[in-house]
Amino acid sequence: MRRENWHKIVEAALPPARWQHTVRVQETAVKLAKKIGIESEYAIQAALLHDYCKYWSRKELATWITRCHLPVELLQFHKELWHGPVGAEVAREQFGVEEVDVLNAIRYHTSGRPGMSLLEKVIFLADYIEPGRRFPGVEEVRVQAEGSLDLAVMSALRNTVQFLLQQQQKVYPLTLLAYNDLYDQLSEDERKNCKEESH
Ligand code: DGI
Ligand code: FE
Ligand code: FE
Repeated sequence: MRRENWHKIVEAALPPARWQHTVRVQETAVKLAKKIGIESEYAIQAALLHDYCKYWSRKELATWITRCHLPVELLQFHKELWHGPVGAEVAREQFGVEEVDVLNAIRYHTSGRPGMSLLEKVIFLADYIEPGRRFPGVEEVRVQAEGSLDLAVMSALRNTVQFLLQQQQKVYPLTLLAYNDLYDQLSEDERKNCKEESH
């Protein structure tokens, strides 16, 4: 499918509020990409498609998970985690995306993972801090994103884990592994900075 047509297809697939979120994720991702000097075309592609499957039924998403041999343990976790991995498969099959980094940015935009690429971090963070978001603690993450992508992604992961625990929900292991990975990469000083800013 030609890239000029993606807009129309995605907009038609989403409720208006989710389409507006997608547009804001795209704008935020482009700003972050420019700031760190990576290709903004890939950020635009991943942002446009990241929530394409968000409103698919549980049944439809589960069918894709099985058919595409995606990790079956996904089915034991919250349905919210499914639209990323399925979205990556749909991006490849229906939109013709071949760039692996774009596919992975879509695939891991909800869970994160250890060893995230710069593009994966940009999409993960743009999704979390786009100006329409009102999570507790999002303002601190926005400030951190001005300075360090890693610190901001780690804080977003920590907030999400805290939120899930508060809600008495399970945490997908990849999210914890992503958090631990960034924790180990950041220096003690950087992590201290993070604690001071968020308290
Ligand atoms: O699709 P969006 O609403 O734009 O955002 P998203 O793809 O980051 O989805 C976030 C939702 O996923 C949020 O309500 C928390 C939920 N969720 C459920 N289990 C997990 C999880 N998120 C992560 N990162 N890890 C989980 O284990
Ligand atoms: Fe999403
Ligand atoms: Fe999103």
